[in-house]
Amino acid sequence: MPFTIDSARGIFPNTLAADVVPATIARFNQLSAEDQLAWIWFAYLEMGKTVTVAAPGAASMQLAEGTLEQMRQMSFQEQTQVMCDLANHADTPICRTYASWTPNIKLGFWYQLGQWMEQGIVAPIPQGYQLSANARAVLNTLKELDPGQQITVLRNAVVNMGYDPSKLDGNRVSEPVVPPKEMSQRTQVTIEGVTNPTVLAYMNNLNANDFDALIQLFAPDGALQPPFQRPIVGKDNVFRFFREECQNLQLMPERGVVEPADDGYTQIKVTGKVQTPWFGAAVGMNMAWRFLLTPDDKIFFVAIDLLASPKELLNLVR
Ligand code: ECH
Ligand code: GLY
Ligand code: GLY
Ligand code: GLY
Repeated sequence: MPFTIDSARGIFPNTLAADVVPATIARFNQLSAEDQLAWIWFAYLEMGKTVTVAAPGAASMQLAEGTLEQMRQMSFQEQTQVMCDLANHADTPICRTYASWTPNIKLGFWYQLGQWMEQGIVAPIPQGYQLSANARAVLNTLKELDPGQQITVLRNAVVNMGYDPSKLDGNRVSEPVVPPKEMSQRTQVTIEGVTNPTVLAYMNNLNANDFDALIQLFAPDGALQPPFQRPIVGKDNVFRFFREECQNLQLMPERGVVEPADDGYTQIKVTGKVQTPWFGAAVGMNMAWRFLLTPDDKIFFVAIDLLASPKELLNLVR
């Protein structure tokens, strides 16, 4: 086999990803639990001035309902303890439950807590809370990022909370899979410089939530690398990821390049925008897709990168 997943990760090495996102998360992780919660609160307020978060779908809320109800019954002190436990990755029943949820359920849970904090049902961040100097510095960094990078930092902060999932076995809780869009409702992307049918079908099937058709495009040992993550390897794992974490995304690829690679493989880089259902058209994330296709046009590898700047949308050099 000419390519390994590891060597495939290096295609189009000139692609400049927004490394400021993991760097900011690493600095955030150094803060105390109290500081982390207050930091997210201030960050969320700051962002709310320009973009609005969509209310979570009913399904994700239902799955968190038991835990939310439990928290609603608690005293302010107990609620604060649970929130700190989540930030501290403590080994508690709620932190274990939280870790079993998919990202959307975690986000929906905090969305509800945020509303309850505003309404006085859940313990607020203490009035006049003073962020530490480090926390203020990380907040200033966040303010400099573009909106797509800001929401990625927030999402990652929320997703990482809870009891370390690597210490958990199985028991994943995810939303029901939405049915694929009706054929008449589907849109077809066009990509300047790319007519490869596999790449076009990838975009169109993901936009239609047609995960059955989407997974057919992958080689059996194929892999997908989400932004700032290790590759997810093998058709079964990629399929599960699509069903659990990729519903209702909107991919808006703009342009790309197609180049032959070793042993009959083809490498294709595409750039464009992506919208998440949480923010819709209010936030267009600047993204790249780096595909490596087998000689029979199956996806051996695709990396999805959040780009460092809008300028990168035009960077199609190798
Ligand atoms: C409050 C204070 C106390 C602590 C906390 C609070 C609540 C915080 C809340 C935060 C909500 C944040 C949200 C963030 C959502 C971000 C979503 C993003 C989505 C990116 C998706 C991408 C998809 C890319 C992909 C493509 C593919 O081709 C393949 C699949 C995939 C304030 C109470 C915590 C409520 C809602 C960034 C980029 C294109 C890889 C998925
Ligand atoms: N509104 C975001 C979601 O539930 O997917
Ligand atoms: N996804 C590329 C990086 O790790 O920055
Ligand atoms: N969790 C993926 C999304 O925000 O749509």
